[in-house]
Amino acid sequence: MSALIKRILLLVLSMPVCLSFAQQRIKTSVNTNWQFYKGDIAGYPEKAANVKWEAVNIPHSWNTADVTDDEKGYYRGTGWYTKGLSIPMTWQEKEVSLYFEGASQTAEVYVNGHKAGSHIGGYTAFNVPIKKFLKFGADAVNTVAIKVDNKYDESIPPLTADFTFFGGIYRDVYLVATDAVHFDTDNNASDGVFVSTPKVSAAAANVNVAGSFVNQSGKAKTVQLITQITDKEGKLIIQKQSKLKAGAGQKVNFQQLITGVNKPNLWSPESPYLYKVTSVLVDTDTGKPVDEVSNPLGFRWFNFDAAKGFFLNGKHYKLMGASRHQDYKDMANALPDAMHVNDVELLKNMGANFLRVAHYPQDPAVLQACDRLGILASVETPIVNQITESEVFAQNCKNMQVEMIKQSFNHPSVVIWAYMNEVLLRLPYASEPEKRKTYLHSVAALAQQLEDITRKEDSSRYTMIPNHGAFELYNNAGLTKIPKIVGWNLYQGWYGGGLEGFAKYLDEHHRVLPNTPMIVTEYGADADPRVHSLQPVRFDKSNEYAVLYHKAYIKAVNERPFVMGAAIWNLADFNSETRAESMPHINNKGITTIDRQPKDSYRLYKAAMWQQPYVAIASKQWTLRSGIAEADDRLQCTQPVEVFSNQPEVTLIVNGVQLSTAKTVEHAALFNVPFVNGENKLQATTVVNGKTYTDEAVINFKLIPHTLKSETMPFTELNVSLGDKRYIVDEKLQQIWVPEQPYESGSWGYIGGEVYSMKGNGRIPYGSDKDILGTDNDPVYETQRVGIEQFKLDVPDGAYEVTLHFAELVSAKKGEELVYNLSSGSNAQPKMEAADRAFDVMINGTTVVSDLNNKNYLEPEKAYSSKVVVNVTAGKGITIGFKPVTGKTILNGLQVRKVY
Ligand code: GCB
Ligand code: CA
Repeated sequence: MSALIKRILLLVLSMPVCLSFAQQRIKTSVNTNWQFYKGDIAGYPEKAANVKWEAVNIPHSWNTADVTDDEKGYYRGTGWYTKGLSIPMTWQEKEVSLYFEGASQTAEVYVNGHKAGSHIGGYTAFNVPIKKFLKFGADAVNTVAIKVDNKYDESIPPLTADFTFFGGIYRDVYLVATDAVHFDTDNNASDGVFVSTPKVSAAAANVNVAGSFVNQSGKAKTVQLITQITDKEGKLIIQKQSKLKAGAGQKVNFQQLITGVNKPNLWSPESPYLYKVTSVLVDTDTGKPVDEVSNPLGFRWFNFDAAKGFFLNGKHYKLMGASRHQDYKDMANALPDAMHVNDVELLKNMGANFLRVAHYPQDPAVLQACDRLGILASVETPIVNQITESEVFAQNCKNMQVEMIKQSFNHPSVVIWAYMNEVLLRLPYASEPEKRKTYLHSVAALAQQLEDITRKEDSSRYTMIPNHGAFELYNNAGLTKIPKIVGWNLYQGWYGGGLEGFAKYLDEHHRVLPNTPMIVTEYGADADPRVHSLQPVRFDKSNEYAVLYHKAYIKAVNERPFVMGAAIWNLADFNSETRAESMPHINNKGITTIDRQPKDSYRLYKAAMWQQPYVAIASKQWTLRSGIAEADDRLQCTQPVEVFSNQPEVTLIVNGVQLSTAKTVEHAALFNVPFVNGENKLQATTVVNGKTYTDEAVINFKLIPHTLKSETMPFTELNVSLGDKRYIVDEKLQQIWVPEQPYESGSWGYIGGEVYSMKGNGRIPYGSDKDILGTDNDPVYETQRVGIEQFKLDVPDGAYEVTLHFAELVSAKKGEELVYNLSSGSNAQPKMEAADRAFDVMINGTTVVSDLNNKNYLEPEKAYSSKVVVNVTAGKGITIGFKPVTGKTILNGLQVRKVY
């Protein structure tokens, strides 16, 4: 360092720390006390008084009630919001605007009856200047009204997708007042100042501050732009000043290169050190600061190497984490900031370092949390499944891309800008090859434009397109050659094929595109939190299958340095209105539930990634279990229990007695636990450097007697899901459904019949993927035994309640067009006729259900149950007989409870 520079630096650093600028910009939320009307108001503003308004607060979505109903579809239309604003007299000198973090998906803003602005797109912020329509002073009420619409519009992405396009003003709204001279508030709802770090090393860094300011004062102005960089403690590190002139009404661009930040504290997942950049405009006439904005600053450098992986600050990291949607149980997408932050913390506490913000930009709170917690992020615009070949559509996509980049530019956590998710999933023109060809060209042309815009707006980040697993299709369309990184959403072992297909796919990418970095942008398996299996298979929705699936994927990703990283689909279960399946309208691929309770797979990931010693009982949330006693004099049932850990071995203690010590394989140690009836206390321990780490679970086991007449263990109840190998927990009723079994003398079970998988939508699911109406217990109704002849239970004498559960799974109803279907099979619906069946049910010889068919109670895809009281005498037990009249008999579920 030259002596001169040293002297200047010393001078700068010894200057008084002048951070006490009066804040000239006022930004206050206006979230409370809105009035809302669901519907359109033709003839606004005159007709505004004619509608019935209801009081709401923002964040708000008009679809929250749609989420919990049993109906298909949700309101997609117009909603109006209105509110009175009082603007202080002193603001007459200021510029005033309304800042919306997001409204889905179009908005028109009216102030005192005048249209002040509008916005297209449900996932980016917008700023509307309103000064010229305002009345000032405490007595004046300004009526603000926002017309919001979430109806389908072929010019606005997303057109279709596997998530619900909730409508409303679902993010914060702010009132912003600035001095007449201020940083540009009219640049895609950015704050007008863009901070980047063109050069960073452990030794030194440069900071570039660029942007513009506006002079709306009506006369020429000279200002000082002062930029201060402060460290975590608020200590001034470096300052730069520039004198700038602006004529009346002029917008002036500026740029400051701040060199010589020595030995910066680097930003990383382990140590997300944040500096602050404060930008101040000082009016040189008065010497007073007129505007100030501040931004986070993280010093880091990174690169993606197609062979070696991702490097941050020169150190290799496998990017491991999840994708995230922005909704929550019963709240649609209208979440307060704290809940967005909780999600990023959930990810961090799992040991993850990566968040794919999918499939659209989210609340600013998300990236702020990533900055603070050290989570690297990818953000994308919502062009999902398909495009519209039109200029307006392309323009809307481009606008969103620019908005996304400008609004999130200053977050050090962001390393990737993406666009287009699985854009070739729903290809039109199946029978018109020429049109198909043109369409593919249009997609590639749009991709190229978005790529060019992104590189121009921000050359420091990488770009990415996440594709679905149709390698040739994307490669031939040119989409793998446009972005800097290719993302693959891969579901081998779920939608189709076996788990081994995943690794093969990764290797294929590496063989064909060895120079293109690749990220697994999605992978996952549905896990209905209620469903468990000791024989997990694809599509059974069991938590155990999801664990198997994730183990295989973690292994394949870790074994391949050329895979930059992977993002689980999804951090949490989320709303997708078009989905049927075991939990209708929900996508269950979350590693946490829709209210963020960790599932088994969450704990598996923590064991795979957490840096401190970790031990966790896998099926910890499966606290209600059941099984059959091994013998009348062995009142226990042995079932496997996994314990996840990052340590080489784990010991399990059951009810105070040490069971065994087992080695961990793929992050899990396996134990065979002899469960007794009632409470079982499990303690898993591992000792590291003399310190014991423990996890505990208390499991309520409902032991089913070996023979039902057992004296040592009297029979109380049995809930059986027919055609099923799974256990299904009903938390509310504290009941557990067990798998069916063939009848054996002295015990219970079915006689006759077989199990089909209903082939829906070109794939072979477990049971059926129908949304069964009239019940929440869909998993029980979705499997059945067809052609059943009898169900027998050799119970002792007494009074019993027998409940029979039926649902017709074969129906002529046309299924929904499934926008998420990723199977390689055809999208065509299989032709199905309503089953022509009718049958009687007898219990111990008495007909209790007669001629059950789809013209009376057995309506397709609807739950039907019937409860019968049965007196068992003379040691006869219970025999339920099924007699076909036409077609085949069915039974979906059976409950038997001893009353006395
Ligand atoms: C995908 C989509 C995502 C879906 C997911 C699924 O590939 O990108 O939006 O939710 O698959 O679960 O099918
Ligand atoms: Ca917010």
